[in-house]
Amino acid sequence: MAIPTVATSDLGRVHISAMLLLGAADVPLAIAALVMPWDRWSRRWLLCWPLWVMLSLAAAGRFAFADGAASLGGFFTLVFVYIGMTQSRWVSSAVLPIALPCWIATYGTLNRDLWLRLPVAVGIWVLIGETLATTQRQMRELTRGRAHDASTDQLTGLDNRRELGPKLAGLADGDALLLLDVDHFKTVNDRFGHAGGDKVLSDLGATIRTVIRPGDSAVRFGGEEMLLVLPGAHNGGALKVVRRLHDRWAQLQPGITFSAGIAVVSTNIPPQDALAAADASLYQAKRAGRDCWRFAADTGELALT
Ligand code: GH3
Ligand code: MG
Ligand code: MG
Repeated sequence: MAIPTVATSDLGRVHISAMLLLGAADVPLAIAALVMPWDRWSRRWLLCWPLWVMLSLAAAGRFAFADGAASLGGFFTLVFVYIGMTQSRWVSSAVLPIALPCWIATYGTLNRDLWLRLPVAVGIWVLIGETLATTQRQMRELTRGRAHDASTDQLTGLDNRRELGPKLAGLADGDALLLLDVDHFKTVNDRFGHAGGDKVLSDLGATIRTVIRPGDSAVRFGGEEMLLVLPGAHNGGALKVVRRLHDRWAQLQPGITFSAGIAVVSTNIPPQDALAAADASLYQAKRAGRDCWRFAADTGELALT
C-alpha cells in the first residue's frame, strides 16, 4: 500500500503517516521534559535532548519527506548551540559521529552538493559548541571563585559570619559549638605589630583547618574569636578537637594561648541557646585564668595543659 503523501510549496512531498508517527513519538518526550527533575541530575543527561532531536531530524529526512528535509538542516546548528551551553568541552566534537550521519539522512542522500557543505557545517558546529562550552566553563569557575570569596574570611581562610546563620539554624542534638578566643591578643599586637598579629590569626586559621573533620566547619566569629561547628561530636568529640588544636597550636606558637567555651546541643541546651552557652563558657574559661576551656553546664575545670 502506498504511503499517503501531500505536496507543500517549500518542503516537497511529505509522507503524512510518517510525519504523524514522528509527532506522536515527541509527545511522551515533551511530557518528560516538563516533569523530570533535570536540575538535580548530571548535566550529561541533558545530552539526550540534542541526540533525540538529531535522530528525529534524520528520521524526518528519511521517512517523512520524500526528497529529504533540506529545510530542517539548520536545526543542527541550534543543536550544537544547546550542546555548547549545557555540556563540557569536547562533547560537541564527540557527538560528531552521530551528528554527521543524521545530518546526511536529513538531507536524503550524500550528493556532491552535500559533500561541499559538509566541512563548513562541521566547522561551524564545532566552533560554536567548543566556544560556548569554554565560555560556560569560565563563567562557572568565576562564579565558584566569587562564591568562595564571598563566604571565606580572607585572613584566616575560615568561613566568614555570612555562613553562620544556616549553620546555627541546622544544629541538632549532639552537635557541639566550640568558641575560642586568643588570650591577651592586644599584647600580641603591641609586641609584634598588627602585621605580626595578622600572621598569628592566619596561622591559627590554618591550624584549625587541620584539626577539624571533613563534616565540621569553622567560622571567624570576630577579630580573634573563632567558632567551630562540630556536628554529632558530643562532649567526647569536642574534647578531642580542642585537645588536638591545643597541642598543635602550642607547637606552632608556644607563647600564645587561647581559651574556649564548648556547648553541646541537648535537652538542657536547645539549638537557639547553644551559641550563648558557648560564649558564657568561654567567659568562665577566661575568668578561670585563660589557656583552658569550659563545657556549658560543666562544674569542674578542665585545664588544657
Ligand atoms: P582576652 O584574653 O581577654 O581575650 O584579651 P584580648 O587582648 O585578646 O582582648 P580583646 O578580645 O579585647 O582584644 C582583641 C584584640 O584583637 C583587639 C583588636 O585590636 C585585635 N584584632 C581584632 N581583629 C584583628 C585583626 O584582624 N588583626 C589584628 N592584628 N588584630 C585584630
Ligand atoms: Mg576577643
Ligand atoms: Mg582575646
